Amino acid sequence: MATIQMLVGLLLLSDLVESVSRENFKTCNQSSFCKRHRRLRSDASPYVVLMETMQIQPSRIEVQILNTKNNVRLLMQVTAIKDNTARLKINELNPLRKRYEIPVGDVLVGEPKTQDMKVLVRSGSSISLGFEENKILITSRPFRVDFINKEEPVVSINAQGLLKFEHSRERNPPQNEGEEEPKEPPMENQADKKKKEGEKKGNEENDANEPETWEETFKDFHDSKPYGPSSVGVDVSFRGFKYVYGIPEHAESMALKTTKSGDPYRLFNLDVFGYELYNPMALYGSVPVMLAHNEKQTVGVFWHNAAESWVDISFNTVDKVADIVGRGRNERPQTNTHWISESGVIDVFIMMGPTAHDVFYQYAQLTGTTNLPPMFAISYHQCRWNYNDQGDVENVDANFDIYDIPYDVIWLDIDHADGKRYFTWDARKFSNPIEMVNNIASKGRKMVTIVDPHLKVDGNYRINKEAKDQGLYVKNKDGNDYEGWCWSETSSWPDFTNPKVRQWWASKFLFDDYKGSTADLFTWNDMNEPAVFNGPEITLHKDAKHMGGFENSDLHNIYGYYMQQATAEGQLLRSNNKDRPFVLTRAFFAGSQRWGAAWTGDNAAEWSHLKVSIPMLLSLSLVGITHSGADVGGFFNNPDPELLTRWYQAAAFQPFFRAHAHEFSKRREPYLQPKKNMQVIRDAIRARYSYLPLWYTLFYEGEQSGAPPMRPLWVEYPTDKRTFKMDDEYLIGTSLLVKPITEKGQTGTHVYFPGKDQLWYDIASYNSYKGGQSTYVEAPLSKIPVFQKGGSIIPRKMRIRRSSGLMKHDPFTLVVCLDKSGSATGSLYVDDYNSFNYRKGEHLLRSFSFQHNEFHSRSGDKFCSFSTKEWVEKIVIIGLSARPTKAILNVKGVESSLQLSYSSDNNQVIIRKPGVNIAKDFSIKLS
Ligand code: NBV
Repeated sequence: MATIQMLVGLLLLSDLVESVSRENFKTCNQSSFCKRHRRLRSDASPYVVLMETMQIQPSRIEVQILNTKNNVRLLMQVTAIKDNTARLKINELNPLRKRYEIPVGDVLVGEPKTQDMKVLVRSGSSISLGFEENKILITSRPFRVDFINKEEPVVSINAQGLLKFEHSRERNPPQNEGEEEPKEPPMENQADKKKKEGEKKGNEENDANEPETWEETFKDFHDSKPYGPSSVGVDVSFRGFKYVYGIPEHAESMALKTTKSGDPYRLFNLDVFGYELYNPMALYGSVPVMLAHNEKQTVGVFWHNAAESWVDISFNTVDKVADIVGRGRNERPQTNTHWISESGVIDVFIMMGPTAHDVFYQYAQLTGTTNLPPMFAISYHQCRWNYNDQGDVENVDANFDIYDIPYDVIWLDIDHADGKRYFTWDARKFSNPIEMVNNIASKGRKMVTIVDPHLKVDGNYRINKEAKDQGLYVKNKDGNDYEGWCWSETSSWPDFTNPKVRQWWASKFLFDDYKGSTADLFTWNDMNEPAVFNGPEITLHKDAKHMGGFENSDLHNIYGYYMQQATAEGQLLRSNNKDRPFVLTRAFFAGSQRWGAAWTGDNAAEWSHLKVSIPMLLSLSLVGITHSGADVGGFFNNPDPELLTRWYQAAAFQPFFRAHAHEFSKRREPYLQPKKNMQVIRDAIRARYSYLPLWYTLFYEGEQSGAPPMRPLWVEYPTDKRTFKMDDEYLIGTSLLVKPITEKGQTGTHVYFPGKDQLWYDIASYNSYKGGQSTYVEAPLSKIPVFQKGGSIIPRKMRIRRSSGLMKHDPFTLVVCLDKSGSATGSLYVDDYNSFNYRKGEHLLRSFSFQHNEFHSRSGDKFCSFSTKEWVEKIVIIGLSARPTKAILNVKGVESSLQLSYSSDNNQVIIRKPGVNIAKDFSIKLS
């Protein structure tokens, strides 16, 4: 038992984690399919569209594509999707074996809604189709598809000629398909020879005979590849765009970089120990979605494929794709990308924007949005590996109260379970888990336990026995249960790709099944890439088998998605769909937002890791994984008090806010810090609680629209070029600007205030700053540089208690920061903060405005109602030009006068105790 723990422990003990063992992970060159695609030449594409095979349906055209080198035919479908989106799908016309496609309803919430297209022009060599303000132009020879928005080509597919579709085939195919070079080439002149050599390095189709196509070895790991090569790839050019974003997860800047001189960005869910920063290596999750932005437009591309993928990026200052829409060569910048997947089909959604918010919405229509989390989930979480036993938990819980620091959730890591048998408790340490959870819950708090996917192969372990007996495990290539090593020693992995397995797993969360669990206990899914200590690249073998005979290589990146789904469904099941689930996952894929939150895995207690957490979270936010965070303080090693303090300050203004630490790191709960740091950390956490109404409102809006609460500046200031690469500051919604301090010893920072005519107010001092410029702002240790936009109204709760649950009925303070014209607007969303009743209309949406010295609170949604005790305690107005002396409250025509106070510092007006229930309409007139 001790073996693995000790082995890994020893490895870690040396205060260690210098850097990743790169040799454990493949480079593109060590991955045969990546290599094959990457060496393609753009002028040697063998594919042509067979125009005569075209079938035109109202919203879709279908046409065959011929590979002229081997005569294999593909079938392309181009479909117009509702809301300015197009879909391009290419599969084999006659595959020998069904290629893996993610079932509709899993990542895609349903069959995307289509819309009709018009045939605009059709000739023997091309066809152009129109829908909304878009045109799709399909050209036969060379094959390419251009997507044009309002006469501007924005995305082109195969304009670089890098399409490659490895068709299914029998081993040792007959050598007459034109795939082979003749053994003895005939005499030829030099020019011909050169051309041939070029072709050989280029897009020839002799892959089937390369040594690594029918089996492949990496280190000591063998991939049997029984089906041979099956990769797909094509280029996607973003026309007129210099900046592209997304395709997490990488420890990388928000604006993606050229991959010309290194590896492509890799998408392959992996447990990378001690990950390196600013490189394209794969990490725990994969979202194959890229956004491109310029001053005029934002567009996006979703590569709907769950196999290992690589994405190359290169930038051109001029549009190298000769423009075939009648404009000649274009002097516009262009970003060329090349998408390569090990298996599956080509299935690309082109989201035409034109704004970033449109792309968020378009993507949300396809894969869904982050479900509104329960309030505790967006509050502060206290975690470490490990809280050792019940006494430890009680002690931590009590200390938070003694030091007056709020927290909502305490987390238990792998050692709470009996020998890492998940769904059990180590009875020596946790003799009465129900009592423990209930004690926590009596303060409005919750608990989370970890549930990993590796199940200990142990005949006495009931969960393993059930899985084994019912045949629910992933199989190895020979059809037996796959076995590997993980925390629980020899383990097997449930095949979460199978709906039956997910159902079984979900039932394990029923209170009768998971003994010691209660409605206040939630779940953490770790190691679900999945991590296999003795597997290739520390994960499953590629030839491991899933439902339907598909190999892990067909769908690797979706395993973690399905596990989180099954877990969330378990929580739904146990509450009869009444309470909202909460599941944190390490591995994720496109659409994972529907099942809960994600975090950035095992970072380190270093300033550089604090800094990179911002672009990492922005990248996740841009592609839908909006409830995300990084381990506060850094997982590995020990942060000094300054780093820890600054980390708390940053994360208090990030979507998922959880402190976590490695088992060999020193205890670092906030109350253990030197007094000054403890106070500053407490203030940061309390600030989070005061802004919970804002976060909650943003998550509600995000559920409707797909918009992420944490946003890059360019999303709201799309024409401001200075913001396109900015990833050291960000917005929360539209109304808060955050510039965390991420360097040691720093006591001030240059903040860029966006918006030319905008004003920004420091949230602590209400000092104002002008937009459209960078200004140095003092930021001693106690200060978080956060600014409220002039023109916004932010709802807050200022009576901070031990947990958000205890603040449920507390009153609101509305902070009104005026713009230059003396106006402001804002909104607030309220419900029971926990159940799904809001979906039956039991919620409130309030809309606030201030104009001409009058404040109004109105219903923002007539179709909902909710009764709550919450009321308006205070309204703070910043930036009034003249001092008012009177405030008259009007509720349903009944007027009364309110107490006013004024501070000449920043013209701050405080209206005390309007006392109106938040559900009611009211106005206040100042004079
Ligand atoms: O379960 C132990 C840890 C966990 O604390 C961490 O957050 C995960 O990312 N887990 C990884 C496994 C061990 C990593 C060294």
